[in-house]
Amino acid sequence: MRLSWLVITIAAAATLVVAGCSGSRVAADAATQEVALTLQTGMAGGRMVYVGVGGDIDGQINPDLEVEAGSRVRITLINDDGMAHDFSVPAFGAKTPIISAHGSEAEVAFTIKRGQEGTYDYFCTLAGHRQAGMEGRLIVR
Ligand SMILES: [Cu+2]
Repeated sequence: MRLSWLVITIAAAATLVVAGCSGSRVAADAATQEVALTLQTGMAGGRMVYVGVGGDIDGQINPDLEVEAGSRVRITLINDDGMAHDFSVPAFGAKTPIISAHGSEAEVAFTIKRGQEGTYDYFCTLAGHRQAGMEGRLIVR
């Protein structure tokens, strides 16, 4: 009995913290467009890859991530193979934490300024993974 009340109390507190954070984030991003993209890790044709989840990139292998300059980009990485991975775009200093548990998620957000139009590489920084297939392009228009 006592334990379940404790759990409920912690859950309620966590909800308040999350609500508080997202509220301030919405305010901070009001001036820029926010783009949320989700990728999951997996295998395709014997190679390690990222697979797009949802939206225009759904099901695509190592999809081109197309965003507009002046956007705040938020990438969610889902681990779908139980191996250690991350997601990085070095040109923007963006890198998720490494996640290895099947079903775990990590996130990274970064801002692309106007004038930074171009094509940039994204890839997994774990040794050998980029060479094994975990790479793609971030295209800023
Ligand atoms: Cu990897």
